[in-house]
Amino acid sequence: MTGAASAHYPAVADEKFLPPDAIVEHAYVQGLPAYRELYELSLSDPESFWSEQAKTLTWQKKWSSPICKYNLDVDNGPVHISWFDGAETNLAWNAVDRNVEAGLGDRVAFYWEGNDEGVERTMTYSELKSTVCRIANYLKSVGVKRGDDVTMYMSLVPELPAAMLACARIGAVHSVVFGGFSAEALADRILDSAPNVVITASGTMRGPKPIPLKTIVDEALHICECKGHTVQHVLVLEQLPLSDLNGSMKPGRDVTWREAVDSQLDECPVEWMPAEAPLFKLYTSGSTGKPKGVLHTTGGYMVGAMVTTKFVFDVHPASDVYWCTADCGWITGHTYVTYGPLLLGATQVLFEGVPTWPDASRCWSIVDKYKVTIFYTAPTAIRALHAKGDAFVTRHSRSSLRLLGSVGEPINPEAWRWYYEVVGGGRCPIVDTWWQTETGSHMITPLPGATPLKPGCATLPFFGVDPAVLDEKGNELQGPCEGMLVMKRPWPSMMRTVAGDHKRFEQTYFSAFKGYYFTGDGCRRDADGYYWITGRVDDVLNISGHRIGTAEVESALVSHPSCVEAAVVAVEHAIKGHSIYAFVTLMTGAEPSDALRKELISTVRRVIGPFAAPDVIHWAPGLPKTRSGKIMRRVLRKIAAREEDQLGDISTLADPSVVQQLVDLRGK
Ligand code: 6R9
Repeated sequence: MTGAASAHYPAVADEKFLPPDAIVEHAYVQGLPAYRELYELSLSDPESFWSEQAKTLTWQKKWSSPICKYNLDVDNGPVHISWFDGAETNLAWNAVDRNVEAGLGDRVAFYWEGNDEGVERTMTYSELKSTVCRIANYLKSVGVKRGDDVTMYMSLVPELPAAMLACARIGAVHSVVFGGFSAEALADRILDSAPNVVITASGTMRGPKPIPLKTIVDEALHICECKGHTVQHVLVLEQLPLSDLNGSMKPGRDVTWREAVDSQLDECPVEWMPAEAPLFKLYTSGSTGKPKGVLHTTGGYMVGAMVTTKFVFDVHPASDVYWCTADCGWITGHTYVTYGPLLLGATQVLFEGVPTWPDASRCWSIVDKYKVTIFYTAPTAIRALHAKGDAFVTRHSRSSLRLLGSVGEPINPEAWRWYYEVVGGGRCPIVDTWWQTETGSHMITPLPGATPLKPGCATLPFFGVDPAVLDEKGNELQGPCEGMLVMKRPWPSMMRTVAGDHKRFEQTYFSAFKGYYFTGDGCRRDADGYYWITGRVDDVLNISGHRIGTAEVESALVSHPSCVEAAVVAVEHAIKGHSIYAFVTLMTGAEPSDALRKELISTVRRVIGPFAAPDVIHWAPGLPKTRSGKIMRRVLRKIAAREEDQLGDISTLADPSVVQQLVDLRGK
């Protein structure tokens, strides 16, 4: 046992941190045996386990038996997953109206804290209901119906989750695009789902930087028009004055929130939707091609979001104040900002800004201001704050905190210890939650009142989750082992398809290992049966917890007229976890220069977004390739990490001399 917090967490031999009594006493699941019992039941009798959980929500029509039907084996016909067949429900009803009807209308749903200190708003459940209804009525007034797509491109203001709920209310399918994506990336996503309506804001500040959201939407819609899709309606929330951003309102297409939404009626009937009706698309990066629209449906996603929020964060809605720092542009913001907390009737903080603005104490000042009890963030934020020193943390009390969470990438044990000892004062369990856009909700995670923790480990499967570890040939490994993480059966909030491309869904997730869902992650299972996620085993990069495909960055680089070929690898980075290192081959006649380097980086920023910008451009007259033409990234990774003494076997390279050439050009 290391560290100063041993007084609170009794140590055990292999450094396990046991749940503190104060947490266990009030937890929904108390102690490891209680977890194991419920877990066994969830696998042996899914019908009764999930019925029991789902019963706490409102269903207009009940499901029929069996509760889940599926085929995960491509050799047995199309992959197919359905939960709660025959049932009808509405997510907005469950997340909003149900709480108002239960007498919680005056309970705060959102404490909104803007980018700049002193800019704040509070929204109760009743007010949220009116806002959702007004937006829903606006959407209906411009012709949006069940099954239609609506795209949102906004910062984290209460209107964003409200707009998502407005879609859910009328059966429309939302597609939220993170406000850090470029116009081109936004255009790609709009073209894929072809919405008639885009919801945005004039612009906002991110830290000290203005983000001209409306101008970016205008550019994106221009690109869409050139490619044959015209968006008919753009709804604009006035945040920064429109004139400051040069954003012009296009008559007939663009309307302000004030004129279009505020005047609507604040009642709107809900559409009762089949359990398997699409709820949203969220675009995410894979190892090949363009980002894919991960499609989630209504009933199973709702149950998964509610149940994980309840058990993993141990949310007690009457007394907790919950804060997840994620933006709604990512899956974490969908499940653990918009849906999960509201389904429980909880009070949460929404924060529009960044943790280091105006300085590195912002999070802890917000924690004290709203008496936050549950705090959920990403390792990259934890590392960035750790680097600024303890004083920013310790100048605030943080005494309200009782539980911490982590998501997005493996958390290194050093960051874990700092989070736990300094931020949590040694009182607060850390739930390190492993899951994916595709899984919809937490999959491998501790339960705070039950699971002994190990720093850097996502620990044990959640209820209903049936993981296995496979070797390269697809054999299931037993006991302690290391290999590929797969799932043996479906869970309610699992994605159902790739929007418009079911073949790609089958190809990406079910073709590597027949009969299993393949996560794309590697993992190690230890003697306690704990799962340690070791990171992606495919060509997906994880930069500051954001997923980016190598293929996307490479094709952005190659779109520059001077670049003929590019290969991208990840290298370790103290704050971001990993950063992007790009090897670039230039066209004959193009000369390496600092100006060209800057142009290449800004091309990636423009095509994908600033977060995908490479940190290093390494000039590469040639790339290490096999005789069949495959780039050997393994070799590039070693060169980037300055470990060329550990290259291993390079005899299969078509031209082994490129390796020395690349080493000589490093830093040039
Ligand atoms: C929720 C989210 C998914 C990928 C996933 C894995 C990595 C997420 C993690 C983690 C280790 C954790 N990942 N949480 N790795 N420990 N607690 O981040 O979804 O953006 O789709 O990324 O992120 O590699 O496969 P998404």
